[in-house]
Order: sequence, then structure tokens, then C-alpha cells
Amino acid sequence: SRAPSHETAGKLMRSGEDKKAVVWIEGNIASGKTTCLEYFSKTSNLEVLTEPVSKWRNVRGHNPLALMYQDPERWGITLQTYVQLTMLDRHMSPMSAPVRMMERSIFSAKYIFVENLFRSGKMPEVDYAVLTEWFDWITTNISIPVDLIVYLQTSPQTCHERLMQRCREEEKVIPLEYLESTHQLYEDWLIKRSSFFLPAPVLVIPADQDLPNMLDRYEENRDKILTANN
Ligand code: DCP
Repeated sequence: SRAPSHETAGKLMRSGEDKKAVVWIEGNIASGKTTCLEYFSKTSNLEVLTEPVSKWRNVRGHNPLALMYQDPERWGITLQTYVQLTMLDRHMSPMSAPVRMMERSIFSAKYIFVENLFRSGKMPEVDYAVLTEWFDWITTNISIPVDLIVYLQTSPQTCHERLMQRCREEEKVIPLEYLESTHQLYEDWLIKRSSFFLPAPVLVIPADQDLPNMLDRYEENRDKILTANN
């Protein structure tokens, strides 16, 4: 029945004996975030929230992700407005475990993807201004907790190869230069820390290696990640 599990979660929240921890997994397109989340999803007392990409590919029968790649000038704001809503919804959902691991964030949506569309001349300034007003309002008025940002650091070339291998229909048009721009924005945000607000400490995990090696890297970093709030 639903009632007891609800009660357990409620007790956990109220007791305060375990401070909850929120970890964001960040990294370029095809950097391996999903694999990382899958690996940690087998951990007890941890919940994994994947990116709502299926929603971006189907909102009431429309595919704003595909439209954005086909014609970014026209559809960039459409996708990014919806991304912002779905990410906010994820951030605000009640936690069901002491540790939450979440794929990307409302911050990278803005600092990487919206910024990239605008800087590359593919988003009209008025669209950028409206999205920025929304973003500033949300982050000023709504608390979005985070304790640790895990950065899966890749080279754009690696991401490009992985992208070609996985063959997601919408992404066939993504050139290497696009991944170089998003990579640079990630580096500016999480490594150089030169451009945007950084809401938590960053743990960098080099992520160019093959799968078995990556699983070893995740295991090495397990304790650091799971004790993010200490
Ligand atoms: N995307 C976007 N704007 C955002 C967030 C994502 O245009 N604000 C796009 C980029 C990708 C798709 O959405 O085409 C999904 O992106 P991810 O890199 O987040 O997901 P992946 O499945 O590629 O992650 P990974 O391969 O690391 O598991």
C-alpha cells in the first residue's frame, strides 16, 4: 500500500538526523552521464533523476528537440523554455532517498545551451533576454539545493565519436564545432570559473576512457560522491 512508504519518507524529512545530499552529474553531450547514473542507481539509499529528454522529444505530440536542431533561430527558445520548466520540476520534486543524483541542472541548461545558442548567433537577443529574465526570477525566488557537481570531463572528439555511435535521430546534424562550443562553456563554468555563478564545489572525473575504465573511476570516487554533504 502507498501509505506506509509515504510515512517513512515524511519521517526521514522531519527527523533531520540525515542531512540530504544533492549531486548533479554534468558534462557535454554524450559524455557518459547516463552510464554514470546507471552505475550509481544500484546503490541503496540513493535516487537517480535522469534528464527529461523523452519529454523534450514529445510534448503533446511535438518534438521541440528535433525542431531546435533543424532550425535553432526559430525553435531554440521553444525547446529551452520547455527544458527550463522540466528541469525546475525535477529540482523541486520531493526527495525519496538521503542522496539524490541528478542528470544536469537548470544551471547548465542556461549557462551552456542557452548561452551557446545566443553566442553563436542562433538565438535572437530578445529570446535570450526573455529566457534570462525567467532564469533570474526562478533562481532568485526558488531554492535549488546542490552539494556537489560531478563534472565528467571529456574531449569534444570523444563526445563526437560516441554521438555518431549511438545514432539518435535528432542529433545526426550535430557537428564537432557544436560540441567544441558546449565543451568550452562547460570549461568556463566549472574549471576556469570565469563566467557564471557556481553553486557548489566541483569534482572532476576525466571521462574519455572506455567503459570498464570509467566504471573503475566511478568506484574510486564513490565515497566522495555519496558523502557530498559532509
Ligand atoms: N539539450 C539541449 N539543451 C539543453 C539540454 C540538452 O539542446 N538545455 C540537448 C542536447 C542533446 C539532448 O538534448 O541532443 C540530450 O542531451 P544530453 O547530453 O543531456 O544527454 P545525453 O543522453 O547525450 O547524455 P549522455 O550521453 O552523457 O548520457
